[in-house]
Amino acid sequence: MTQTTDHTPHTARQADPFPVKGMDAVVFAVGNAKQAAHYYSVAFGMKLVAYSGPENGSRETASYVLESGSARFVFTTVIKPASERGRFLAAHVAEHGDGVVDLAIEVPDARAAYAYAVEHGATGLQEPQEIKDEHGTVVLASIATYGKTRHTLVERSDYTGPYLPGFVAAAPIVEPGTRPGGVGVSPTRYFQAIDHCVGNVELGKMDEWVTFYNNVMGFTNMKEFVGDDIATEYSALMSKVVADGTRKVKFPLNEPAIAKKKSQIDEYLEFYNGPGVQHIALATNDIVATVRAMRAAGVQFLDTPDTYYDTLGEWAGETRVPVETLRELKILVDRDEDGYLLQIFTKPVQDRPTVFFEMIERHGSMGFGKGNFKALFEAIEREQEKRGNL
Ligand code: TYF
Ligand code: FE
Repeated sequence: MTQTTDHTPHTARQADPFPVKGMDAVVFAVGNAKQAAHYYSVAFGMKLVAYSGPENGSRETASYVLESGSARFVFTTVIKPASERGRFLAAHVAEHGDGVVDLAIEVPDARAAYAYAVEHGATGLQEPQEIKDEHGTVVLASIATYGKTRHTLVERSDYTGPYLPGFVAAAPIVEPGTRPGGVGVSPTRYFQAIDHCVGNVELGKMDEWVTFYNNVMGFTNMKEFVGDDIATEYSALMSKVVADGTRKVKFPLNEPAIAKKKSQIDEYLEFYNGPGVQHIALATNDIVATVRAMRAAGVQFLDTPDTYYDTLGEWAGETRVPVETLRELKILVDRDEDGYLLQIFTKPVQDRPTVFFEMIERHGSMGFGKGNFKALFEAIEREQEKRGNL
């Protein structure tokens, strides 16, 4: 099994072996989906669009579907376990805390995608299944990935409902521009798309998972990676990025590295009880308004020392945001040959030091903020130290 690094989109070369339309949804299993829906509405500016629960015939679980632009999050909780799926979700929350159970990918043909994946080594979790209601038909199939995470392959081109059969449309919990602090970024909301979804895997397993995505989904490696050199110097992790041919679905994969400090990836693996989704990066076209609004609503971001901004102009050059605003909001900058990006990371969004979010505004750069790794990992280590986990 070999890894393939190729920066040419498939479309410019040959037929894509595993065509994808983009991320369909990030599905979280949580202890209290009603409160999660409220948090992501108020603090992340998302819009509740669909619901499934006892009121519409789902007695086992309650699920809330929230959107922001093309990004879709689903929060599911167990009310009363009655089936294998209910018991799985209840056990998932008990073992891992709130976390991601499914990185669902929208595909043009779920049967073909599932067949290709299984033929190339994926473990099938659910055979392609057609589900219908008055809004049309969807085809769903699922394969396993790292830890207990799965990829559901979603074909929804013949479906017009608010999410999937079994869900009813729901009214937003709050409208844009009416949030605490009064700082609305209406009408675009705080982010428009999912940029990338990162997985943490065990020591020595990163390359196996990279190869898995190369084989099973025909994903190729992007050029950004964190190797031995950076790992031992300060990051305590190794990282590679795989993506589909059109670069709409991007999955960085991290593994811990033995370095001077206890790896943040080890901290995650310990508290999550195994591999899983580490962070979801959300693309915004106005990171300043986004961060102001999220801070006003109480979202906590990693701190960046003032010294970062004292030397920023020397290497980052001009960006659309003045350095003083970046310093005020603790937004990071990275630049490469293709352009620049602005990014910031939240602290973990639950009590376990596990899942967090990144807000990212790209201007040409296709990278992941390599120039910020030192400042970022030092900020994460300051948090690890506060938790007594360094
Ligand atoms: O997705 C990425 O690769 C960047 C960098 O714990 C990163 O966001 C990598 C590991 C990590 C935090 C950020
Ligand atoms: Fe990231």
